[in-house]
Amino acid sequence: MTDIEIYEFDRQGYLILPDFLSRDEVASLGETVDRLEAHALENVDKPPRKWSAWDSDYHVNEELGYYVKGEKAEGKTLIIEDFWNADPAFDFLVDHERTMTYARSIVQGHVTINNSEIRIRYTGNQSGTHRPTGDKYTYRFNENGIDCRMIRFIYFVHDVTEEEGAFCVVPGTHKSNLQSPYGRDPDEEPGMVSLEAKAGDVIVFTENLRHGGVTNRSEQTRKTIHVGYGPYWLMSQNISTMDEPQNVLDRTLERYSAEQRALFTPWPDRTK
Ligand SMILES: O=C(O)CCC(=O)C(=O)O
Repeated sequence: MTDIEIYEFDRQGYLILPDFLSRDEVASLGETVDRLEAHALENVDKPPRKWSAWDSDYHVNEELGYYVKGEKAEGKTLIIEDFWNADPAFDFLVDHERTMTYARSIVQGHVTINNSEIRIRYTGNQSGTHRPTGDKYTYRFNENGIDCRMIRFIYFVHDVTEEEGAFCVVPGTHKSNLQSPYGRDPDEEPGMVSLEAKAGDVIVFTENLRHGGVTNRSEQTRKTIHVGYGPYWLMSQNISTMDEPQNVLDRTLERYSAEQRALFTPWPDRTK
């Protein structure tokens, strides 16, 4: 990371990284997300089911190894978790050099992946504003620099304008001492900024920043790929498997290099 990027991430709590993925990578991810959406919509209401610790009802897809909840309708969203298992087209995002440069610059110690979701947001849908607090999400700065707990990368497979339901943040709130007095509607919140992005761009942010997604007022469905990273002791931060071990199948791990597997391997002999 450059000095300017470090300064801006510390100041604002996020960075927009233009042209992070190549045109071919974007095309391949976009097609794969479309295929997976169609598969998930066919299966989302079927058994087997899993109730998550966060009170959400998921379909467990045994064929492709993902968890999914939601529906395709006005105002609704479909969330497909653990997409790694579903298609090798996602493999290059694991131990992706540029991603790891950023992740290792803002998370200290052994870094692992703790979250993987494809968010499909239909017309009228909004992601409620939130700012998780507590040990898993803190933002700190010490003698070694930025010291984030959970961070997230959003990979854009098509352009997303404000009108199309942009990801949004209240810059700097990762340093706020108070809980926000505002509700969960990102369209109404003072200080909320929509972060428009182009296909191939990436946004990285600390989960400790107040964030959400403004209402998708367009006819275009918004599709983005979200991947969480953090210190090795953080268990899954997917809603379906919150604080459980990651749902990464043996057949997925077998495809990976040792470096890729290490990103799903906590180091249990170390303490936080
Ligand atoms: O992109 C969005 O609509 C919201 C995403 C979000 O809340 C997250 O990735 O934590």
